[in-house]
Amino acid sequence: MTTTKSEALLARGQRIVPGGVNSPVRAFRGVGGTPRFMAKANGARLTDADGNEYIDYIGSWGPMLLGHRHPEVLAAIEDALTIGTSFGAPTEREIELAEEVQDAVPSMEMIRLVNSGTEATMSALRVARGFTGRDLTIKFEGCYHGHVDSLLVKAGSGMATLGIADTAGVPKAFADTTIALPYNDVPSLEAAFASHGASIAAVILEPVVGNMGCVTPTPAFLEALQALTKKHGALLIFDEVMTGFRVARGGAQQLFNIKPDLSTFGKIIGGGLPIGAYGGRAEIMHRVAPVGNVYQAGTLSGNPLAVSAGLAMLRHIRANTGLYDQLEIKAAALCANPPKGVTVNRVGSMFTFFFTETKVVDYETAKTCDTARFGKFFHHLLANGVYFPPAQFEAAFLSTAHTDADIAHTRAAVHAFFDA
Ligand code: KE4
Repeated sequence: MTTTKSEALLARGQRIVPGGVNSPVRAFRGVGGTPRFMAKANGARLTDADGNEYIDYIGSWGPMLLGHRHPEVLAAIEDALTIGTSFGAPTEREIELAEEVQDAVPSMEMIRLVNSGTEATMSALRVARGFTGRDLTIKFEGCYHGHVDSLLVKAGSGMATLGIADTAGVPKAFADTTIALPYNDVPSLEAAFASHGASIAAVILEPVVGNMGCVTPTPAFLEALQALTKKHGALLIFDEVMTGFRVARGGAQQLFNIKPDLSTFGKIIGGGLPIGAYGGRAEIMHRVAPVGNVYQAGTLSGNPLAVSAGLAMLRHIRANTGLYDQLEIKAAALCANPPKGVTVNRVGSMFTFFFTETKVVDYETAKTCDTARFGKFFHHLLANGVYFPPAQFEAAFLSTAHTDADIAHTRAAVHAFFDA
């Protein structure tokens, strides 16, 4: 497997782009070696600049539920090109996308489209503060909600991978508005509300975590989140950017039968094009400009291109909800009987192989992983044509394009690492 072209592209890219990448996790800093510059993708396959082919378990970090270049998504994009890509004016299609999200996620009484998951969580927090008149936010260590200034506190994803506890550049005043607590820890949540309850605008969480690796909430934690936010008049925000239309058509809130006050979306709802959305209870969303006094805007928000791709994706999902059963069967087969020394957490088609014997239930237990050994595992898979997330603290994703042969090949490569 040669990586000559990727090495050359990295050297050239690093001269003009920090780390040669447009998002830190792509730089392989968590696993070492040369990041693969990709040339093309199709279905469950990625092909890099040197012509090496991989079975893809990243799926663009979540959007590619149906695999790369799904024909219905491509056709929708081609159709959009015949009418234009962005008008800066309202269109029918963006109403249709909002209605499609609401059909799957009834808690989304009103919705605003934006251009990334970060914009969605940033906006949801702002409207929560505007609605409650309060300043404080509770988040959970190891959760990542995009690079929102006040949420880059003990965050997961690339910050966990790079060991950046708290990023530079965020004024202390911003960081101080965020209370970071251990995930799944009810006593610390109770204590935070006992001390600050009247000042807490919102609690935001990944309802199934992907960004410390995959971690599921306990029923007691979910119960406490609902009871304490209700008791203290704080809003419950489910960040479903990753879990929305991933773990179920109605997201994690469908799995757990919970109605958050606000939810955020991204990734899958754009079909692979830039998009985000936030929304929830109408009385809260009526505070958003131009109706209310919480300002939020975006040049390309609701643009016909991204909306058309997303609409095709969500319409396909609505017409084929059996795909979740298929993904469950395939992902269960892939993750069955994990090798000794590995703990696998999985919800549907998102999963993580943790290199620890400890049960991973929060950031502390996630950090017991042997990240160096994970790096060797990652490169062993890569050399065998299997592309896992290049970081222990990330979730991997299966798509409907992955075949049983792909699963068998991947399992053989995984077990060969441990047999060796
Ligand atoms: P974006 O701004 O990257 O579209 O979304 C931010 C975001 C918000 N909320 C959750 C739960 C997320 O997982 C994300 C982004 N996920 C990461 C994957 N760990 C994106 C990959 C990257 O940063 O390159």
